[in-house]
Amino acid sequence: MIDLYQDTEIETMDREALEALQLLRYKRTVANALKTPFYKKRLNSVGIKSAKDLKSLPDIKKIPFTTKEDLREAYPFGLMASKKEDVVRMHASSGTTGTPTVIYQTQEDLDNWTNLTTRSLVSVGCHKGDIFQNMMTYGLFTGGIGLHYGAEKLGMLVIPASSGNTKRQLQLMKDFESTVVHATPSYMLYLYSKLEEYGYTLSDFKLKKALVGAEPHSEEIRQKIEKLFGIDAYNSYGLSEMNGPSVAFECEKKAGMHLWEDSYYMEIVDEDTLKELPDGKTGELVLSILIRNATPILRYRTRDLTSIIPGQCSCGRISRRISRIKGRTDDMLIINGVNVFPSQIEEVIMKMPEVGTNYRILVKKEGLLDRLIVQTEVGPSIFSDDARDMNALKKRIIDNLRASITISPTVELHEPGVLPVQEGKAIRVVDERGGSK
Ligand code: DLL
Repeated sequence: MIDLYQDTEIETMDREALEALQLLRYKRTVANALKTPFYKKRLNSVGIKSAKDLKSLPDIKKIPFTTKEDLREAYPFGLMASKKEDVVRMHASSGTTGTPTVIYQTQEDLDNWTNLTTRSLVSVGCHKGDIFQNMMTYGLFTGGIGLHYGAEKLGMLVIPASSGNTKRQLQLMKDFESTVVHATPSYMLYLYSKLEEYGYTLSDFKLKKALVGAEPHSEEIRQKIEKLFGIDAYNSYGLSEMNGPSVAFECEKKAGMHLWEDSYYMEIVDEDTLKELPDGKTGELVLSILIRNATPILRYRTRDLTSIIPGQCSCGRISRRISRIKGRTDDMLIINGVNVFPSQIEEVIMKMPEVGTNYRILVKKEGLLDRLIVQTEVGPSIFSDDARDMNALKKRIIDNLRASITISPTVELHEPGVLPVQEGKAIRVVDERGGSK
C-alpha cells in the first residue's frame, strides 16, 4: 500500500490547530531572530522585545518586511542566529546580480527541510522503489541537494546526475530505468529535442514523472512536457532564502501548489501598497520561515507574483494552494507603455502545436520606440522552406499574441536547435534597452 500522506496528522490537521502551530513556531523564530543584530534592531523598533510580544498571528503584521537588499547587507554572517559550531551547511544565491545572499542550517534545520522534500515527493505519488534521476545542479544552488535527501529518506534510488551532459543523462535514464526525474522545465524540453540525435526513442525509457521547477513556466509548457514524454509533470516552487525547493509543491490533483503552511507563513500583498490581498487576487508572495534556527527570515518579499487558490484541495491536505507563479515584480516588461509579462507570451505561443520546444523574447530600442521580438523554434515536422507556409504561421502567432498582449511583436521562426539553451535556469528574456525600460 502506498501512503497518501507522509504525515497525516500534520498534513490534514484542522485550521485552528494549524494556526496554533504556526503561532508557536513563529514565536520560536522571532526568539531566534532577536539573537541577530539585524532583527533585534528591526523588531525592537516596532515594540517587539521578546517572542512574548507576539500574542496572536495578526501581530505578525507589525513586523517590517525583509528584502533581498537586507539579506545582502547582512552578508556573510549577519543573519546567523545559531552558534557557528552548530551550523552544518550553507547555501548561497549565485550572486550574478550583486552580493550573494547566504543561508545557514543546523542539523535540525536540515532534518526539517528533508521532511518537507519527502512530503512533497509523497504528494506526487513517489515511493520506495522509484528510481530518481536528479538533474538539478548540485552545489551552492539548493535545487539538487534539496530533493536528494528527501528522496533518499523516502527510499527512492537516487541518481545524483546533476545538470548538463545531455548524452549521459539519456544513457542514465535508459540504463538505470529512471522512473522520476527532477529538472527545470526548459531542460526537460531540451532533453526531448535531443532524443533522436543520440539514438533514443521513448520506448527506451521507463519514465513516469517529472518534477519541474526553479523557473517560471506556463500550464502550456507543463502539458507539452507531459505530451511529449507521455508522463505526468508536477510544479515545484521554492527559493534559496526559504531553504530551496519544497516551499510549495503540486499534489497529484495538479490543481495548484500546496504551500506547506506548517513550515512557512504566507501573505499575498499588493506590491505597491503592501496591503494584504484576499484569496484569489494576484500579488507579491511574502514568506516567513518557521522551521529554521540558524537563519530566521521574517516577512520576506519574494518578488514572485501569485495568488491563494480559494477553497481546500480534494486531496485533503490543509495547506492552502498558490497558483502557478505568474512572473516576478521585476520581470514585467514595459513595451511602449504597455505592461507585458513574459508568461503571457509563453502561454500564447506554447498553446500552438506548430511551435517547438524553445523560444526567446528580445526587446530593443529603435529610435524612440521599443520593439518586441519573439523568436520561436518551430517543430521539426513543421519547419519548411516554403516561405508562404512560414509567413502564414508567423501571421497566426502575431495575431494570437496581439489578442493577448495588445501589441504586435515581430516574430522570427527558427529551426529546432538554433536558439541558445542554458544548463540551469532558462534565460527567456533579453532586454537590450539598458536602463530605459
Ligand atoms: O530555484 C529553488 C528551487 C530549486 C525550486 C528546484 C524548485 C526546484 P533560487 O535559485 O533561489 O531557488 O530561485 C528562486 O526562482 O523566487 C522564483 O522567482 C523562481 N522559481 C522557483 N521555482 C519556481 C516555479 C530555486 N515553480 C526563484 N515557478 C523564485 C516559477 C519559480 N518560478
